[in-house]
Amino acid sequence: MTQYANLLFANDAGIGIITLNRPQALNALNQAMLQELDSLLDVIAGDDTVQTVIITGTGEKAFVAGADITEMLPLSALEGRNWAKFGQKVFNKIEQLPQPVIAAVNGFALGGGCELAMACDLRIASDKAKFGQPEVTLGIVPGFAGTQRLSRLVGKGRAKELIFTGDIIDAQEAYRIGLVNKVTASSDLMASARALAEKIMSRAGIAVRLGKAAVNEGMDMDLESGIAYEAEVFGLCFATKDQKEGMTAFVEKRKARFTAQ
Ligand code: CO8
Repeated sequence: MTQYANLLFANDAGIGIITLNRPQALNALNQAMLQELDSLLDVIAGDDTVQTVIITGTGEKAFVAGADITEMLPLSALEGRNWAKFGQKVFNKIEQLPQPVIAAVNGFALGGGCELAMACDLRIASDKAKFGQPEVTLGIVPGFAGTQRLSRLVGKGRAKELIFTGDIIDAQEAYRIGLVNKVTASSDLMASARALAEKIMSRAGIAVRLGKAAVNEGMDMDLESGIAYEAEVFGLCFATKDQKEGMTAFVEKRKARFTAQ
């Protein structure tokens, strides 16, 4: 496995654990880290031994404290646009990864860090995590799709409040508004993320991937097209061994033995 300067990666019994690792800058996303993440995601997408992915940050203080401000400071308008487009491309890759992706948010998830968490399928927050889009305090707007994903997750009104004020909210408030799926004690964060990953991995793997694709694709379609897409995906499930196994196990009153085929 390739060694990365700003990331750690381990395949732990089917759970791919990505740790964003720039603790000296609270894991702020610089270009090098984003490029490494981009390459690693390609490797993971093609590796069927990775069934789920957890993304977390190194240390106890930060998940990701945003895009690297020292790198952004001198950018021209064109460079800013290109930097945003690259980050958006990498975050789309997370969203479109075939495997389910869980963000284990261990601390500050600000700006690009909140945007990274939102590109994941599910978010578990430590009770010490803090979320926000503080870009307006720096003279910019969110640029890694925060204006789009935040409003889709928590609604327009709450998204605008966070984006206009730059306020930082705690994990409980993030849970209350639907930004995170669950809050756990900081000491339980990784165990909780792993337990969720393991539960997903115990289900029919192809069905889980198709479910992810159906929700993602449907979000960008009108209802009629979305449900038509769902019918296609539903039909595909009947071409899998797991569908026969899952339903046979139900009829035989035993636990299903899925093989992701
Ligand atoms: N970029 C670069 N360095 C950072 C960042 C960052 N985003 N955040 C923290 N650091 C560095 C600090 O400079 C400091 O370095 P040093 O020790 O060398 O002085 C070190 O990390 C520790 O940070 P602090 O001393 O500030 O720690 P505190 O506990 O006092 O404060 C905070 C923690 C509140 C998280 C504080 O560090 C902070 O406010 N950070 C910036 C948060 C922020 O504004 N993030 C949003 C950035 S903008 C963004 O993400 C836009 C995304 C889209 C980009 C589109 C491309 C154009």
